[in-house]
Amino acid sequence: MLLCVFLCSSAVKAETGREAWLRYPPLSAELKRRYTNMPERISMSSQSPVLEAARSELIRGLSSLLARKIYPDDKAASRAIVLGTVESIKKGALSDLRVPQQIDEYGFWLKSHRLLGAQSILIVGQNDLAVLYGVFDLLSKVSRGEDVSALNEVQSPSAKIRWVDQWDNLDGSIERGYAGRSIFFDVGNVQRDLTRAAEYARLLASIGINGCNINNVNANPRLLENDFLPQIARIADVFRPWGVRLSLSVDLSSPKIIGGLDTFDPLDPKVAAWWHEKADEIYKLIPDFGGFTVKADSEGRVGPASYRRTPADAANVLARALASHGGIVFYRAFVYDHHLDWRDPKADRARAAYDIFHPLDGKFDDNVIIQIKHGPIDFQAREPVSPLFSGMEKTNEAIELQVTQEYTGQQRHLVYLAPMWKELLDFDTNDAKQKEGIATEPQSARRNEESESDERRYVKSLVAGKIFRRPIGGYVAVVNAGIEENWLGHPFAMANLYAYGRLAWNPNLSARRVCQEWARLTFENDPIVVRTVSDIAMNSWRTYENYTGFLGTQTLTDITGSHYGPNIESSEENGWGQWHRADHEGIGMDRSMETGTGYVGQYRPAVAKMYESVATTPDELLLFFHHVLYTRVLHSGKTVIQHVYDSHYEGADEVAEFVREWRTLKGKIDEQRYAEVLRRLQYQQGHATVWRDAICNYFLRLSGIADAKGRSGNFPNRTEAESMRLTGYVPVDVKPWENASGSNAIECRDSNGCSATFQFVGGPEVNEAAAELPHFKKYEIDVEYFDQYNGASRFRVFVSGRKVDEWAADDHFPANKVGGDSSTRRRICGVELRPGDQIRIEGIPDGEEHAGLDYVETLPESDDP
Ligand code: GCV
Repeated sequence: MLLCVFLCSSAVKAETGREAWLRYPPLSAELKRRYTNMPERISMSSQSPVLEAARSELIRGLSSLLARKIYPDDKAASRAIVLGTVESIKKGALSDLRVPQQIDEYGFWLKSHRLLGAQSILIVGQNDLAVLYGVFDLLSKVSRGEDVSALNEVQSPSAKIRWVDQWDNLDGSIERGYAGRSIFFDVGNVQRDLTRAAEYARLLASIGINGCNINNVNANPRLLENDFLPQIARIADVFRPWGVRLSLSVDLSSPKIIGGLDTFDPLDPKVAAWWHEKADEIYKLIPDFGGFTVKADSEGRVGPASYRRTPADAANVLARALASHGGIVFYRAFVYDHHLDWRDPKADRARAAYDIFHPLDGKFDDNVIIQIKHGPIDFQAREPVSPLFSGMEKTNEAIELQVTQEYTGQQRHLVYLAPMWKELLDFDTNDAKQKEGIATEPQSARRNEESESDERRYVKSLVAGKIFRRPIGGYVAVVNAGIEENWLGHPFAMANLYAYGRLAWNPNLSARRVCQEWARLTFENDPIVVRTVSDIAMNSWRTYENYTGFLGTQTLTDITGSHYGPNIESSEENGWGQWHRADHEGIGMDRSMETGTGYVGQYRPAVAKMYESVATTPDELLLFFHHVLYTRVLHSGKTVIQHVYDSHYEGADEVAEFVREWRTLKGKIDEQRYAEVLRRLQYQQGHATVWRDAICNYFLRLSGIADAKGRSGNFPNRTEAESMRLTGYVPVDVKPWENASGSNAIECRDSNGCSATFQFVGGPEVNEAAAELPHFKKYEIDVEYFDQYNGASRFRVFVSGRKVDEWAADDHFPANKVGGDSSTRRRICGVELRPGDQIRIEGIPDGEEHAGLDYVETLPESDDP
């Protein structure tokens, strides 16, 4: 069944995903009819590289979508699409045009207009960049088959700052990047060919992104050296036509490291002069340079603390160097001590950002933005909103989100993050229990209104600077797009980038609506495709949370290593402060004011009151705020421990359901992306089971409380590898123990290969399950093996001497040993088995990978798709 998926061909053309949502495929004849009156001439009321890009894009998009010739004609006064700024458009035939008052800076107006008796479309912006955004919006509408015959729509971005960060290193690697190497750098230099960088800027512009910080916040000072800056300027050149401003992460010790000074004390005049000169030098080469991003006094980076100075001292010295050029400093609030004393019940990493930055409110210059991660820890699968958003009234803010899925499955798991972001952005920091009174569905015709009242301090209004009338603020997302054709690895990961841009533009859009747009643009307009894609996506975050981080324990991953597979104890008893303090009776961090670390007191009163009490803390964050017994009954009516078991089984089952749903799309989207998503979902299904078993087994052993449904610790159809008849294979301990079934795996140290054999007995559970499945015919054999990056072992499976499958363990999971990161499942479908059959697995090791095996499951197969 699995193989068939790869072999069957489809009528829909193969696609790599490189065009993302800018594919502009020819519309169906039916949809095309909606645009019979679409003007075919494009005129511009003024000239600039950005307007040129806008016009070329419109020609490229419309001519492909409508399969008609679309051409530039600046003289066209009617039956044209007219591009221009508010100022330039009112010429000639349009001199009497009444432009709506409410077009903000970077806002645009799309207007159907009868001109000289013929239909025209006006795309009017406050400036050239806004016109470009209007063009992309019109193209999106046509791509999705929307009616554009009576346009009269003003759109303005919610916030001025809508940036992305890349954590690219000069050597071409990307910290927490999961889609190949850098599109900017290679072996110490800027890439010679910047085609992908230019394409990236176009993609970003199409969703309203106006800035990109191109290098890792763990910054290499080399980028600022005068012989290197001209290389950076080449990247800025390819960004410019798309209105994407380039900025750089800087290391605060640069004046000392590359400047030859004996200090980097931000209050030393020599240091201030050095930064001034550096900024001047940069602006000579890059006149539209965006500014600097700073990570300091954090995770080993030096900072103002070295001189007992504050983040405000450090931020302002940079800000003053940039101010006259219009540059901005993004100073990250991700400042914390990673050598905390875990024995101290009052120690709490979550407190750090507020404790450090709240007292400095009002001390930052106007061109400084404090860039705040959405939660107080670090991009976990679930965290509360950072209290710092409501803790600064005289300081600019930006929310930092993570498109790159560092803690949410690293683009191997499908996790659509917009529902999480919506919860954060719609959070009322004044009173989270109040329901939002504004529409979350798209703005109908005019503009996106937002509540700006002081009573409703939504995170989205705070970061946009609307509550306290701040001059700038907004959104930053760490994206880490790479050189892989489809930018982010998993085709669905692009939904996160798309959603990020759309929500930064208009945070009142719903996550589902954004996903539906993305599905139409990325795959097909077919309603079945749109519904299936968005149903899977909309459930995926909750599903991931279900099997990786229950009730506010964040993500129970290996926090000192890969941040990928399960490793529950890695969070405990070390200085990193991601403790969940699990013991045999209970679990959770007490962060209350009364008995805990006092973190709760950082929220505004109504929110603090809610989190202070176990009774009023929502279930999904209970263990973030409180330490409770496993037997405590949740609002849901379940005990904590039963919730652990149930949510993990539900999570793994939900992924299996995703696989089934995705399969219904066969033939409805192109084969290449269909197969790619299926392959990844099938892997995710196996890995969700690894997570499920690790967490359930761990808490079963720790708590000693059985799963009321009898599932945890009980695997009736499973044969452990170490219990098979081994030839050459030897049992090995897996660490941590919960990351392998039965705590053991087997490895082969013989380069000629080893084998593990067992007899298929059927058994009551198998037979019972078979009886329940009406269309039962054959079995599926699931082989749980280990795929490391340091080798490509080969496996073969035989049933009573007949080979039924073979494969190579040649993927690149973040693991060089057997364990939860490398544990992988091979599903062999449609195998006829009879009790007494010998199942033999042969493994041939390669390099440092020893053809590791964990277990085999044999399950009756249904005829489900
Ligand atoms: C760039 C987490 C990540 C680091 C990252 C850091 C940050 O700790 O694991 O890779 O460093 O956040 O945001 O600065």
